[in-house]
Amino acid sequence: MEKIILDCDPGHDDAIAILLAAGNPNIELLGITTVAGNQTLPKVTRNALAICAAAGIEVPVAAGASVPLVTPQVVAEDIHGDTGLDGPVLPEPTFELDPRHAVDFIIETVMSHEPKTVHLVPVGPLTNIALAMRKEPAIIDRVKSVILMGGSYTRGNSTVCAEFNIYVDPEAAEAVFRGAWDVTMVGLDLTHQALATAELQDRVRAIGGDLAQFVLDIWGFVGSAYKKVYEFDYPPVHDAVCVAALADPQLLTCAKAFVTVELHGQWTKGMTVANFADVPGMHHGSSEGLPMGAATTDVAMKLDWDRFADLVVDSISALAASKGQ
Ligand code: PIR
Ligand code: CA
Repeated sequence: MEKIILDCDPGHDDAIAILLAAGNPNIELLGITTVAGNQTLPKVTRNALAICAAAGIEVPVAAGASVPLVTPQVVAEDIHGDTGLDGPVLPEPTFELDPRHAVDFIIETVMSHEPKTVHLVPVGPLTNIALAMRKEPAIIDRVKSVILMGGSYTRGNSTVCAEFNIYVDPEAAEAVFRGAWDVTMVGLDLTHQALATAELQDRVRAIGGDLAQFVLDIWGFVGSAYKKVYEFDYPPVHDAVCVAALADPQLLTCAKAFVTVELHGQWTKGMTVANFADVPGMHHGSSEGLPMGAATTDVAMKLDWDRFADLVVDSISALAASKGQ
């Protein structure tokens, strides 16, 4: 059983990450924390509660940072819509928010569990995680790992070079990459392999019931947005990959790199710069004046899509069954 805190900004793919975390038998979801990202903090927090209501999930949900550390706020309305989770009918929340700020929830949860037993799974901008590192540096040593959705080494989606979660709060992301903890970067190079194909959608349709329909409505909306904005045939299920990787250690193939965030480029702000240690053709010896650090970040390179699809389908089936659908 891997214990996790899911820090998210739901968000269509965040919703699937929540379902996977709650429905997979190898994951213990200790709580959900929210951060402004795909939409404003009130909207994404409301969506987190609505997803829990739709799926019959009851875990603490704590709201966090409403603005990035330094950069002005940006949201992703073109992909996620006005609510941040346009498409499905959003049920009314069935329980109250945790009264704590997400940063305090993260700190208290990590510090009250045994050392090296709790994973942080940030799948939105890294504001809450950076604030928690600064408020209680002892968490850095205590968490088991950080597996984040963000960045890339070949492309961007907010800009040509920058992925949204890093672009929105680059200073926070840099703090997380510099932390002395185990970080896995699941970037766009990886998550663009994690598509909700027709086959996956058919398998979810075959489950039947309200929750399966909720998921299909999610993919319906975000699928059209991805077609319009990026000319993709199917939408990527970015955030669910981080949870799936903890549920199944064989899901990803990773390579070690030194990863740093471009904070000031005119065209490259928010880009993750990755210097791979052992990937032929992707290693650059650090040059004088621009020293590179050690290759300590695990960068996800290749996804086993079949295993990923099974994990998504199985978690939705399990949640639907426990709701009696
Ligand atoms: C996805 C996201 C934001 C903008 C676009 N265009 C697409 C969100 C997803 O929730 C995911 O966490 C990450 N940010 C992918 O960039
Ligand atoms: Ca997200």
